[in-house]
Amino acid sequence: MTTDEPAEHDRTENRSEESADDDVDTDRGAPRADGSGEASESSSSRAGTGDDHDGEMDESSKQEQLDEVRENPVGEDLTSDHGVKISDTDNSLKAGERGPTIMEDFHFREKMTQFDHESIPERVVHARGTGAHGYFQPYEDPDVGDEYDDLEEVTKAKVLTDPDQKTPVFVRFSTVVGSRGSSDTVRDVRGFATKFYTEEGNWDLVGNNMPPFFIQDAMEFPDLVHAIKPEPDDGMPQASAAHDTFWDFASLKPEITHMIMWVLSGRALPRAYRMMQGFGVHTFRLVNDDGESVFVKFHWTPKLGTHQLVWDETTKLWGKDSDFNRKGLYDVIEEGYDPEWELGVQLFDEEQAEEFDFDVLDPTKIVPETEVPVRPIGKMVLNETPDNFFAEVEQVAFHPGNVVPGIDFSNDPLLQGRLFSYQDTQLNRFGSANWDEIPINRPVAERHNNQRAGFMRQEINEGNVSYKPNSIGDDDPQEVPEEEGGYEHYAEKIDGTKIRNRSDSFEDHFTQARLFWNSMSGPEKQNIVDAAHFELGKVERVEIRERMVYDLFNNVDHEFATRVAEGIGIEPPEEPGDEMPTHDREDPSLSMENRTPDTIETRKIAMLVDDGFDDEHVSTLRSALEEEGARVKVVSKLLGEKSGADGETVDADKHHVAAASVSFDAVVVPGGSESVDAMVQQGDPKHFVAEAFKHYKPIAAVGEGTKLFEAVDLPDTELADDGDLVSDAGVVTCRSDDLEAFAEAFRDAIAEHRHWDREPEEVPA
Ligand code: HDD
Repeated sequence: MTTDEPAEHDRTENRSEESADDDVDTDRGAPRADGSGEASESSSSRAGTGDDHDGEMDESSKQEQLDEVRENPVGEDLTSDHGVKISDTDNSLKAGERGPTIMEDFHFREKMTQFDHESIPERVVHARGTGAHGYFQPYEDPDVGDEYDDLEEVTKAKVLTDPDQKTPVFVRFSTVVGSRGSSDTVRDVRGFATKFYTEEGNWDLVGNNMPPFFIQDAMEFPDLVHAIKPEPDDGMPQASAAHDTFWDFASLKPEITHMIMWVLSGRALPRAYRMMQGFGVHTFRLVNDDGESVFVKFHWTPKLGTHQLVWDETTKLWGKDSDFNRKGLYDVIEEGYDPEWELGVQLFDEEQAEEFDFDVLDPTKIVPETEVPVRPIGKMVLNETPDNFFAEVEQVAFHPGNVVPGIDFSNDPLLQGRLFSYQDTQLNRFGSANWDEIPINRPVAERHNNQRAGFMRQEINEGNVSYKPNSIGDDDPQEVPEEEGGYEHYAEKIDGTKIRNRSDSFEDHFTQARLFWNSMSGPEKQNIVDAAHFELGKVERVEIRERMVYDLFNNVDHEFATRVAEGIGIEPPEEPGDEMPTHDREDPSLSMENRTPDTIETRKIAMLVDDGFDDEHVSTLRSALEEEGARVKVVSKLLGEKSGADGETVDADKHHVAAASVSFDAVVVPGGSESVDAMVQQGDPKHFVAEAFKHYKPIAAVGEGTKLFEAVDLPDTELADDGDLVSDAGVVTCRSDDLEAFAEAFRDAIAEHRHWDREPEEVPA
């Protein structure tokens, strides 16, 4: 588990009493706090397996099941895989002191074989990711609009409707294109896959952080992925769409246009996984007890708001903090903050669906919130990091086909294809149909069937019956009628002719792309244009750049296309034809600027100091920010203890050698002449401030600290020059001793996240 600080909150509250052993440092087989090295009894003393879990299901059910396979070597003897104690694991068995190794050395052979086979194929997409455990809990009586009395009227899925039920979940976040070892902060869609271990079986909601998708039919997926992955001849570039084959494909696939607008926007550069929306993307169905169905779109909304990084920052993070998003998730959970999302639904029936000017089965379309509001129905909390990355994050396997009664599929052709692909890909990754028996994938719900054998089978199925019907075993296991919880597919009436085509209703590729563009703020539009300049600027073939601008972007918005053309060396486009959309509709929910709640929780603040800092500034500011949930880190030239002017000391958490402004959300410089004078003489603190300014981050200085800002020369920025407090586009400065007002103004600037009303282009950072 990676963390800068020890866990502060009590994780035992999420576990059974059995695992909340006072002697145990964490609540499972971790070392004892007294250092005796004895592992807890949790793994051996717990009776039963998840498969015959007979107690009440609760949020800890999955953890209890996992406890059965957790292993901890603290205080134990080294053994072979087969339990034989090993006397020497450093020297192979040799014929004579300087002689060759002997074949009979079973320990050498076992150790080496295990090592040689310890990698499995990485996911063909979404290879790089991270994950966390938590729970989902429905709200009591959520408002689902006037059309329905309550949620039970539309779905029988208890996981969504029973407020007394906390369903354990495991969530994996990922980038799509890069391989397992690529950087976190690349421009890409992010995967947001949630496995709900419900009492009615596993439900996997395998979504993304953007609501539309690139293509309309699963048949096109291999082409899309081949085009965007490194080019097959030279294996370049890694984790990037910015190359000819991707934009060649895109420019010939107008259906991609809407998604491209999202991918060029800040949505593709999330500040943190905990600050990212999630979407089920497809239209799904909810089904009630009477077998009636409505359509649904699923939305995850993060409590901390939806925030982005800026491009220059992301490229620096590739080198300076390439695990930025992965580490961000681990760190906050370990430091005691449990990220939270609301699950919301957009509900609409077939008649409403027919009224829309798009087809709800077309995954390149969203249902605008201006048409159907998102109704929050429950919350998800992530509160536990994995113990073992491979066992949990790498081996977790999702499948959109995993649904529970009350949740069903639509005929979206992308979704239909996914229902095949995920099972198939797991066979490739695990080499066996028994991937569902791997601990992280096992349901907590009971399971009994006649599936048998195969590579790595874990279950020991008793008896001689593995078929149905049977009389020898009373025909067990029994089928379950729908009214008693058996899954029944929604009885949709289908009447069609076999045909390989694309429905006419999937034809409009630009109306929603334009809606997205219209809904962006000025700076968000500029970010999209800048991103297009980078991406298409990397495309060598002019005709591809031209097709993107003339055939796609120009049909979204002429001004947008013209601005893109300017930066990539092609002629500006002509006005688009009359048949192209000209509407000026907007959906405010699409702009991230409208998704900024007034909070600074979990924001990471760098406090720049050197010896001789103002003691009161440091302690008052730190507590004011930490009280609001921010995480303050002291950054100095070197690690070690720093002394204040009045004798207080602080330990530097980070030094300039290893820390950069890109890893922080905001910067504050306390006073103290000696400290500030020293920093004015150093390049790193000035660069730190300039770079944070360039990335539109809140920066603040108090007392003599303002001298550091003067030394940096921030363009067009007003700084306090007497006793006043000045807050100018997120630059907060104060020369007086009114620390409370200063901290408050800084806090407000942090809550805004980025200050786009700056002109940082001239800043050399
Ligand atoms: Fe997919 C993985 C999300 C379309 C085929 N997909 C994968 C993951 C996510 C998504 C989050 C990572 C799961 C994990 O963390 O293990 N995929 C989506 C979304 C899509 C989508 C939101 C469109 C709505 N995917 C899609 C299509 C196909 C696939 C159309 C193929 C027909 N996806 C796969 C896959 C992966 C996968 C090849 C790779 C690893 C895996 O499944 O488990 O089967």
